[in-house]
Amino acid sequence: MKKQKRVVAIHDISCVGRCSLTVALPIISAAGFNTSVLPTAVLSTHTGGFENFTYRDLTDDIRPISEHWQSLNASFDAIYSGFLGSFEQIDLVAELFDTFRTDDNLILVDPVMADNGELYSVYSPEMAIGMKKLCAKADIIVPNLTEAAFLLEKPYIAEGYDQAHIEALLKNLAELGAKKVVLTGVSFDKSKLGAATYDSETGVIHYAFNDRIEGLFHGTGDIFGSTLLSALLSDFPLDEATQIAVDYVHECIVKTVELDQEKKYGVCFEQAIPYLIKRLGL
Ligand code: PXL
Repeated sequence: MKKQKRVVAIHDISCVGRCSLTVALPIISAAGFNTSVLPTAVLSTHTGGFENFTYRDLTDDIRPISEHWQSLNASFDAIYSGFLGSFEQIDLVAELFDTFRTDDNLILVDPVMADNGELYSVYSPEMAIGMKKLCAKADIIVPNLTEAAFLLEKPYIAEGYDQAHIEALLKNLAELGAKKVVLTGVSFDKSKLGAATYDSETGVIHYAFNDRIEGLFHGTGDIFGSTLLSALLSDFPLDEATQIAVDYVHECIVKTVELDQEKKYGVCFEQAIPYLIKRLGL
């Protein structure tokens, strides 16, 4: 009998606003995996578009939680990190990767820190420099175009770029240390939006697109990362897993527009879960 795979998701809890753990936990669980969490911070809402949110930094809890798990001989088939609660957490999460790394588990780092050309309000540019260290320890990194620019210390180019530009970014990102790179928010034609993938061991580059729906929809990066991880753990190859993630995010946005939801509250991913389950062949 096949063993159920175990995942640990390391992100914040934004109580309201559907992102980070409130999307990672349901999506990875719906895909059939045993999902543990390590909350990096607790916020009343996420930081995009809300004011006066509360922010409880959980930096001091990370090492004791990890030590308790070690005492239980806990192990994970995948470790997935996203939004970190402080600069110091970069080293703590890197240490946790070293502790729980095995010969065959998967470490996926989403270097969550910026979007649309800007760092999130709670982060300073040193976060970007520190994030490089975490990316170096990953098997796969999943930056958006803005995060890629910060990681590479290059100007952010929002549009009008060509395939050669994207492919240079992919290769430079792989040089940070992860063997595979999935770059999100890629668009060569205004009507399409998607992601580019690069496997540095085979040199293969793929693109995955779907129709662009106008607007900035919050939390979609976390839905993308959670879906990509779920599809990879379901044994889809990188290109197909990326296409599933692109298509599921598109489906979630379609639902959100149909239901006329306010964008800062995140997308209606719950109503598209049956679509995801079908795509994963469950
Ligand atoms: O979705 C990324 C994210 C995660 N967590 C928090 C955020 C954001 C983006 O703004 O504010 C707290």
